[in-house]
Amino acid sequence: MSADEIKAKAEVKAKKTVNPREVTVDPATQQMLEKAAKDGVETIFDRAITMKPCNIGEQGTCCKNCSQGPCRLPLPKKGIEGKDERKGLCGATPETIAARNFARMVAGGAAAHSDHGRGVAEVFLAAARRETEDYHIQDIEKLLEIAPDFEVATTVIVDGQEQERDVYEIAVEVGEKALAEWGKQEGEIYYAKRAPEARYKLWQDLDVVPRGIDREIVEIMHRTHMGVDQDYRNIIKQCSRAAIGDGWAGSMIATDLQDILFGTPYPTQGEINLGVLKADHVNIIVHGHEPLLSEMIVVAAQSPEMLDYAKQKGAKGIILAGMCCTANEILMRHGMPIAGNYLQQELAIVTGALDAMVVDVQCIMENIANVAQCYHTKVITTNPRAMIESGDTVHIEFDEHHALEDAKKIVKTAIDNFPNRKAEAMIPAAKEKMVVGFSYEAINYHLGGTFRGSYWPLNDNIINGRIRGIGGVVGCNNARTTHDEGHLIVVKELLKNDVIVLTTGCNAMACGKAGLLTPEAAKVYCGPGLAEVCETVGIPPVLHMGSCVDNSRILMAATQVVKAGGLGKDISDLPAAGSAPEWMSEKAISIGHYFVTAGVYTVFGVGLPVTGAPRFQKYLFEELEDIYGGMWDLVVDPYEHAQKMIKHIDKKRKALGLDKGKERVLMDMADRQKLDAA
Ligand code: MSK
Repeated sequence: MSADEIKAKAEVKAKKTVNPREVTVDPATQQMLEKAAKDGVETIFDRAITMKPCNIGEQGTCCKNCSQGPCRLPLPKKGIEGKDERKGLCGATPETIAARNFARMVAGGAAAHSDHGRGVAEVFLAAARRETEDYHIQDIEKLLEIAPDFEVATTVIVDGQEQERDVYEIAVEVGEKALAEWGKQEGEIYYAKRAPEARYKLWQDLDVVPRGIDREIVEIMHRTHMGVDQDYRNIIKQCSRAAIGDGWAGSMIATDLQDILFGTPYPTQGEINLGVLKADHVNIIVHGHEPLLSEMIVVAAQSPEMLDYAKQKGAKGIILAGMCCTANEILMRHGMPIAGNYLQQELAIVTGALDAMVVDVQCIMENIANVAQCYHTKVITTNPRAMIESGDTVHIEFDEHHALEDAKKIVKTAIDNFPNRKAEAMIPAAKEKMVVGFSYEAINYHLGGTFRGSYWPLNDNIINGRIRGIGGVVGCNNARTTHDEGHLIVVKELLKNDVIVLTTGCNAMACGKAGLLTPEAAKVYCGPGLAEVCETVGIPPVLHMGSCVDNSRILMAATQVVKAGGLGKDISDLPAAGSAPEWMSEKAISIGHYFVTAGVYTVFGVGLPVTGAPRFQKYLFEELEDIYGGMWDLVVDPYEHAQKMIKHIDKKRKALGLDKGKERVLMDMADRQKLDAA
């Protein structure tokens, strides 16, 4: 081999090595990537460099729905000249193929959220029937609030007198009706009527109100089978039913019943990043999505029995931290720390200080089992739906009927592993404080005060222009783009332009790590109007609303804004936009589509597998606006991404007549009633 060849090969190899500063903006992640390289441990960041995505799959035009393919229909290098002649073996156009693939992502995402919701509904019903001792009805106020939505009476007439019904009797009826939403075959899901009236009517006119949660997902799988639905517009109509079934049923029921079982979140303080782990403690991370498990592990890890046992093994205590959306759940309700977001899961193990990573469902990388073999960490799977074949994974199945017992077994396994630490632990110092837990009920309270909780002060500040609009920024990390960078640029651009941000999922964690979830952030990052409002009310400019299923809280917050008056009759009238700058999971596509069908302009970053089918892309990005008032968009550059959201917000402000500077007017009740009637 010549010297030049050797040099060229070395250059290629050098390029294939992860530069921590290029792949993440988070200092803890950078530090752990350096340690991983030193320890010879491969992570997703390495594989993202060595393995490139398939460019046909990226365009959405690879069909493998029958065995005559895969039929691959990439866009010609020169683009389409004249008629698009591309066809699969059966004649499927790029539009049909891309729409089918898109629909299957909606089905996958809606199924994941909804199956989570089904599990919660089952446990809720078991608690209501008192079949389990470990779960109870905690938030009675919320139970009574949602019961009418399921047409469940909260009072009963006895001897001509109206009396309150027994709470557990109400809960059983709510639980049964909620659980039946999955298998319902006809009619409408109950919560569709929670949407603003105009939106609900539009869905009825378009014939997209879901009949039942499971039915709409199954129908996507049928329609996208070989030789069934071959009109991309008709396929998207079915996506709308399934996605609405996710946002306004599967996810929304999950959120509501979790709140009733574990408490509705209200603002609380917490800490985030790998620096929350402690070298002299037993460190346990709960990773995944379902709070059914993590709630019990919180109880087990705080029990004197387990704390004593940890001390017997030489530890000073137990640190229980969360990762991904489980983290959001236990943080919001118990103030438990968050170790990190999706792309940090392998790196938590690389610290060498993690005694157990306990996982349930969704967003769990199979490679954690391989990384764990390089250290001493026990990976414990707990859900019969999600086992890991790789590595030395332990399975301790979690059953709601003896939940606390199972949780103690899991915590004990972690404690027993504490003396097995192999390498010197290295825990990054980086951690940040944050304020989290802004359920839509909490926002109501914070804005309006104890006696007159209301979204009106928010509307008032949008009308007077202090707040330009609302941005919902959510979603995952994606190893194809710099970790957390897109999230932070989009959010900071919005804040600078007086757009208040509602967040969930891994975006919420990126914001937390960067210090954006504190009231003090308002002064540093916001335009003058938004800063003034946040400082007056004492809230962070980015409101942490929870986990992925809690995007349903954003739907409810948007509905409350419409109902508070003065900003139009429907969600599509609001100066608001949605965003997922670093999305990666199918759930994000389902969420994106339920926001679009709710009337929200929704921008995704990284890429969307629709670009190989230009007519389908135009349908999603432009034509859906005429149908739903909301549409999809793809903007990879995060600055431009935020600017397009702001442009849309301004368009809506103009349509509402809010584009001219207004004098601040103090409104009395009569003025508000006039606005409500307008
Ligand atoms: S955890 S779905 S990576 S937000 Fe909900 Fe984060 Fe996305 Fe998983």
